[in-house]
Amino acid sequence: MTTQRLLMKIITTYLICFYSSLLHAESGKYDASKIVEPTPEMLKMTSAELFKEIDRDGNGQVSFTETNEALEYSPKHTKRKFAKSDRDKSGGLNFKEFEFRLTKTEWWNLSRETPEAMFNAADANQNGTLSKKEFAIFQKKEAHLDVFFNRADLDKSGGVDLQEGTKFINNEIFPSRKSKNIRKAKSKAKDQ
Ligand SMILES: [Ca+2]
Ligand SMILES: [Ca+2]
Ligand SMILES: [Ca+2]
Repeated sequence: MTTQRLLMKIITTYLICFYSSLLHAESGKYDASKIVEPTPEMLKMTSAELFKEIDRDGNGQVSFTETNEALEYSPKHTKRKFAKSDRDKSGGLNFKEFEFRLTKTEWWNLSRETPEAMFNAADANQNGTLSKKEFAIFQKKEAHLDVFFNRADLDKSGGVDLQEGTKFINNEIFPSRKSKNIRKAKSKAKDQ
């Protein structure tokens, strides 16, 4: 492993620990500028286990803030996703509504199978590379396809191989691994 890669790994691990400690220490005082991402334990949970984890007071409902703090937060999208999931407009999500909300959560959708299994299922012509069309199946969405495809195709070969695909999936699951977010966190630390 090169020094640079080792350093990146240390920074990433540090960021994950940092953000998840903030997430758990300060629930209630939610800061929307923080990166919300799953813990390794959350990635392995079933929907029922995750619901139990998020519904701390056990009243069978999770709130907008609770889903933002635990699942994901995006100023653009989470409000709409929550409203769409709250079918009975009660202001909270019961387990059934929560399961629907999970299907709108990217890290959830991308962690049900290994990247390799998703890659093999998407590679329709089995040539070991994903075309743009195959890549849409792989990442389970069509929106902004050009942007995501180009981001994943690191060597600009016009196709996404398994290594590129795996890296892409891991970056999508853990936003703190995205270089733009690492840069943001660094400049924030400098300002303080
Ligand atoms: Ca509801
Ligand atoms: Ca292919
Ligand atoms: Ca490539």
